[in-house]
Amino acid sequence: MRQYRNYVGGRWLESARRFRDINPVDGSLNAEVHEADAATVDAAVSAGHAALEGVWGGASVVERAAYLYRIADEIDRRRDEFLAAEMADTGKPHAMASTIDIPRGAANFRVFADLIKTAPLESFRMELPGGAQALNYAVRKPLGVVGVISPWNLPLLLLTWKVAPALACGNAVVAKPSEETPGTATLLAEVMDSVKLPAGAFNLVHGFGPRSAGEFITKHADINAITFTGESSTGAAIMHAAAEGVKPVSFELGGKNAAVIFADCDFSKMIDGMMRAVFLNSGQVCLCAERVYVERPLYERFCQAFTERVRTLRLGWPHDADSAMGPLISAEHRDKVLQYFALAREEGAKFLTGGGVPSFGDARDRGFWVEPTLISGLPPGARCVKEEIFGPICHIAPFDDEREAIKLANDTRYGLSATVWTSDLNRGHRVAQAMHVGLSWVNTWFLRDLRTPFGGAGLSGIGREGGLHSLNFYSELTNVCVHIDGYQ
Ligand code: NAD
Ligand code: 6OD
Repeated sequence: MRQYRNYVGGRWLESARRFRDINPVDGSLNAEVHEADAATVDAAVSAGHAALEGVWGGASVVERAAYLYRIADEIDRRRDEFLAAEMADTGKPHAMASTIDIPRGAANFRVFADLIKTAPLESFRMELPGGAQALNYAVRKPLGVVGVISPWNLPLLLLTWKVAPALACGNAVVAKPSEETPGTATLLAEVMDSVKLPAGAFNLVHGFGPRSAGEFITKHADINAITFTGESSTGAAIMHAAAEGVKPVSFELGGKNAAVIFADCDFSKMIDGMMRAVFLNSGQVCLCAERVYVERPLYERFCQAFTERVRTLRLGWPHDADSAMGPLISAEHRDKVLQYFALAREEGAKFLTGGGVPSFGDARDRGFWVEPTLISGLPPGARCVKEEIFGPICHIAPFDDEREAIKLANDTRYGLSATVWTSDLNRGHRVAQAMHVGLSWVNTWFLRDLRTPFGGAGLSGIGREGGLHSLNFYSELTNVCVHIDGYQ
């Protein structure tokens, strides 16, 4: 049986306590995972501080960037292993893992290696009375040991999205991947080992959240900052833990994202885009649209065409070339999504398609699948319109004018993303800017330039990562003010 161990201070550590890593496609066992106890997390934090005092702390920006390029190259070289591990842990189609998850894992290291070498720093010159001056300039320094806690939906992409800038800025990292998806994180630790990243700069601990590795990290007195992606309620718990030491936090949390579709949009491009926006990764992308608002003249046509397309979505084995959708991540998450299907019925929703569990007549019947589902007819206050479901489902509702669409889209405590579909450029800009979100797309969705700010408003997060925003979160800036005498 494959074993996923902890990687601490450049050594692989076993644990007597193990848990099972399950393949959600058919419920089979992928691996046994060694759960880090408090002592192992403590050792990881100490190893991080030792690295900062040692070789890693002395590495120049150019040397750090060189490590990041080597890590990216090594991920590319071992691409097939990463792909296999990601598909086994998540069941996502090869078409997705090979074009999004694994290439982004490598790209995250390259982009932050590029950026750290050229990142500008502020400098201000003051003129003082009598001809004297003061020159202010900022120096970028690491925060220390950063706790990185990541979710299961885009495991390598989201872990490296934080690990790469943290290392670029010279921090040491203690990373904990989701208990559901330990595979690619373990391969990443192997990569760190093979590129000879100085021991302790990157540490990997496996485990759960409460009373396990997650909580041991967030409550550890010597963790200097926490960066977290996951559910808003988990973010709240972590914020409590971080408050104790007044630690910087960066949170990328849940969403209940809206799509706003105007009658003048390019219909076929919009339908293609909306298939991705609702069903990519079985709806398990924080940016997925779960609320779809369609201008009334287009409403019936959209519902009919979208329903027809959804009925053609192929639920396949990850390696099937035509598989467009995989299972949900776990039995527990499948049950949560099914409870929302039941709630939608209780709340009076009309099911345009889906709403159940597919039957395959093969081993997939032991996996954690649900049907892609479209619902309509719910009032704006219904729980299924308000709460994040995180599955392959959306609610479709009509609107009559631009202002109403904006009001409906913004009627949420979340604020992660929105997508607007229109051929009117002025309206596209207007509506996109009016969305109370961190990310607003026009005639596209999940198109990413990694230099841009990424994050959410409201319950969707705190802070922004991406480009210089990441470098600023993972750095302590010291302003140096130098007095310069004038001519006497
Ligand atoms: P989760 O909050 O259950 O878990 C995320 C991570 O936190 C896991 O590693 C988990 O073990 C750990 N954790 C759980 N409780 C903890 C605690 N008390 N202390 C410390 N660590 C703890 O989230 P999930 O179910 O893995 O992921 C799905 C959620 O993540 C959805 O809400 C989704 O919207 C959100 N998400 C947001 C973004 C974003 O960029 N905004 C990206 C991906 C996922
Ligand atoms: O693209 C990214 O950088 C990013 N953080 C995506 C998050 C997706 C959420 O599931």
